[in-house]
Amino acid sequence: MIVTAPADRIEPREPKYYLVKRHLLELIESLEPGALVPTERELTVELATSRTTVRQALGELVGEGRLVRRQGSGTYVAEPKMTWPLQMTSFTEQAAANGFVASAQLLSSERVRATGDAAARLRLPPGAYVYRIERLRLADETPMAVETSHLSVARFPGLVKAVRRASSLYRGLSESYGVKPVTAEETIETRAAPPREAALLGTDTGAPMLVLGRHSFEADGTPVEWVRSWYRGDRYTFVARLTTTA
Ligand code: 16G
Repeated sequence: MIVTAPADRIEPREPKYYLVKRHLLELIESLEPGALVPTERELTVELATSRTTVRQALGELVGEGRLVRRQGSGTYVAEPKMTWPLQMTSFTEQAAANGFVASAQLLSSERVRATGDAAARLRLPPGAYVYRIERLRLADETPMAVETSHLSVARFPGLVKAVRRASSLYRGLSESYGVKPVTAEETIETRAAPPREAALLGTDTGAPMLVLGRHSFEADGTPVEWVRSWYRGDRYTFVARLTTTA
């Protein structure tokens, strides 16, 4: 059954800043990436509105990755976002498939007692030790993601060294333990950037981020890792290829 909602609920009144935003979107469409857009002050005069209204419209477009602000220089039309396929492969392989060279900076690695959630996901008794490995992932030297992986210490003794040696978690798992994650559940949520992630990824605290979670398993269903990756929301379009099941 299709229920028709009253017209005023379908078409709510447009906030003032949204008119400015629509005007700016039209302008963006007509310009090339890298083109300078008018200043806040110019837009305020041209559109006969307040500076706060213009600032809100510009702020949303920056957050959505349509515009970029350069400190002390101005606001420009952004380059198109990078498309990044969601696949059951490693960051290293995904980057290579997209023509980039992947690398990682080890930000921290510690052995910590698994919290209830991590323990349950990795099917460990509460309080069991897990490695918490935090890496900055780069593609062609550009920081792309801050990734925190949790894996069992008992199952993967010496994992941090293995990852360093292989410069890839998945290669390290395969070479040192004969383990290959083959299926995963991946989640995507939006979050506002915390100060640390923002600084590492070259954006502002509070900027929109996409947080990917991956819970991966071996062929027999044994859990391997629980990972959380922070990506800048203004830079990436994640692509998942969907097919019907027979
Ligand atoms: C991806 C995976 C992560 C995995 C890593 C291994 C997501 C959100 N993350 O970044 O779970 O640990 O690849 O990459 O999909 P590596 O072998 O290059 O270290």
